[in-house]
Amino acid sequence: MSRRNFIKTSALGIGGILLAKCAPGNPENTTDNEETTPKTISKPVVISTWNHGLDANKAAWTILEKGGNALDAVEKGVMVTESDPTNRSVGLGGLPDREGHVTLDACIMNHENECGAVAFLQEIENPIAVARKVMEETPHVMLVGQGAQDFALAQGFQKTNLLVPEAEEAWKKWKESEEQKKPGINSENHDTIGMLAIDEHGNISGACTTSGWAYKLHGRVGDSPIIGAGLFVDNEVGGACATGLGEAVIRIAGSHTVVELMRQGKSPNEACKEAVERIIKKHKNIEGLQVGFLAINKYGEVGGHSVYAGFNYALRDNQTEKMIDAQYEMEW
Ligand code: SD4
Repeated sequence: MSRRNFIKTSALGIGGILLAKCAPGNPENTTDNEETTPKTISKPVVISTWNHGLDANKAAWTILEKGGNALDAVEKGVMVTESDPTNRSVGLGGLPDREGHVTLDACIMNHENECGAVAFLQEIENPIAVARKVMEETPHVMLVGQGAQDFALAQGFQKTNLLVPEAEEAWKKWKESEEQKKPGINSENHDTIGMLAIDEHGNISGACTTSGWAYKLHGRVGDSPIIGAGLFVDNEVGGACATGLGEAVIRIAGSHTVVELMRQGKSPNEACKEAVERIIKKHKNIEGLQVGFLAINKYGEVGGHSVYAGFNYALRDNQTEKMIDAQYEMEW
């Protein structure tokens, strides 16, 4: 689904603009009296980027509602999107690079600052599960390319052809088009799922997985598998993840920046907004450069913000299951 269709779907289909939840623990709203009262923690909560986040959240929720941990929830949640052959931006069915190869990036991080990542991984349907194995079974944080695939196969993952006929068709059309001669930021071809969850124990984990920028140069890796860029979690503070043009996110260590801003007392919405403002400030040409940040803090408050209109995210907690249109700086 294209970015514009996403905009339409979120505006028409899922109840219009809803404001992010403002729970009592928001440091902004704290009064002297409240300082002495323990803050209310809303949990469990799971949030994830874009409309495909609704189904991913459902899978995560089946784990969280039974008292399961956030790490299992985010892994199993984003695997739903990875395994969906109709999704053109994540896992199986993702659009390929300019040579026709589907190459995947993913990372995962838990409440103990343990993390794992894979990048430029081919022919493996669930890169997030491989990233978790890197975290749990190796002394490393990131494996890439052939080494990542060899590791996945040794761990029992199967090779799968990730290029579905519809994506191959789209790639062939692109090859014949004028667009290919002017490589640039194609804001229609970015999506990705980033998911953040806080479990019943108050522990936060996050996952981020993507097939990246459609028709990218062979070997290109975006922000999504880079801890601190596409995803960051610090259980003392909260977690954040990013979607959009990875190159821009990496330049400001985006997700880490959002978490550090929350550490300074910003709400998730405020922290995401400030990171977006920094992206805008640091780029001479911001035209068409979409980036969205999503964040959760240790109180279970959530927020999101994007450069351009159209970024939305899915929220599931004990009270609600809905899409939220993030606030933004510019209209397209
Ligand atoms: C990337 N950030 O590879 C990913 C793509 C994405 O929304 O998130 N698109 O740059």
